[in-house]
Amino acid sequence: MGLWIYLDGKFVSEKQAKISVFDHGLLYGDGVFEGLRTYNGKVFRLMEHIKRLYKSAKAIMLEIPVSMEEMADIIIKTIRKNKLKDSYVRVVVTRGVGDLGLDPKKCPKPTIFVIASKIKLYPEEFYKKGLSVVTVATRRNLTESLNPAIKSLNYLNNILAKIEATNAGAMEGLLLNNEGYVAECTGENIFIVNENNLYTPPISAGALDGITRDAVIQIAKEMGLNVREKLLTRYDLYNADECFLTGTAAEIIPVSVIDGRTIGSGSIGTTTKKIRERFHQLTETEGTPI
Ligand code: PXG
Repeated sequence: MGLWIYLDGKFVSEKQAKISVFDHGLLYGDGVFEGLRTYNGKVFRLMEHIKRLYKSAKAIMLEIPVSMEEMADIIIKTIRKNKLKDSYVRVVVTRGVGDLGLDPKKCPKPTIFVIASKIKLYPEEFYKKGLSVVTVATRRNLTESLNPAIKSLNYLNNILAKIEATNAGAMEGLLLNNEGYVAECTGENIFIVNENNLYTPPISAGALDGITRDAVIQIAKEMGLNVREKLLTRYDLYNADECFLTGTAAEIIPVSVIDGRTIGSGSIGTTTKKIRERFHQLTETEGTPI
């Protein structure tokens, strides 16, 4: 049995879930998306994801034709329909069908679809031994050109970085911004730990305002760590006690090597481990029931 996909007001089978070749999401990457997760029958930070989706849409002047409450309902119903307790949910809103020109005014109706599927994670061993990361030559999109805070369907910047990382034999790619400061990885935010301090680049450095990032900041503050958003260089990363990445799919994953330099002990650090444990407590206890 395949999945049931929500597509423009209906549930259709995986086979029937088709989009027009004239959809500007496909023709131009003109649209926005979200990736959410459910844990044990509860959606983690549902409204935060929905708010970010609407902020992304506002930034590209895309009016989503359903309210935030209706969107929440659509997401929950899609998860229910697929009888999933632990899942990864992709929400996509495109500019819709138009002609071959760029002009979004020619697209009268945005396309909305929601896929609720199984979650694919990094293999378990990497949560202990950590990932190897390389800095890629591709720079993060200029904030003034395509703001990385917008979770748009145009992910080529990230994809090019991922290709470079893979070519270099690394698990993830680190993107710097145009000034050479650390921005984020291809699909995760980045943190370092130094003694009792936790540092992460500010959003203005070219990072997505990650929901997991936000949860980690909250957890770290509760743990009594000094949390600071600060411009970081590669030097800061190389000399950190610990380094980890955060994202909905990856959760909290340690980084053990950056550009050939071993970080801290070379495997998961004690603070990273504690933050990870607390994060799991959070995902187990909070969330919107399906
Ligand atoms: N930075 C970028 C560029 C992202 O796309 C994150 C950080 C982490 O944000 P959250 O809110 O998830 O903590 C993301 C989100 C994947 C995949 O398949 C991951 C994202 C987007 C698309 C695909 O791993 N991550």
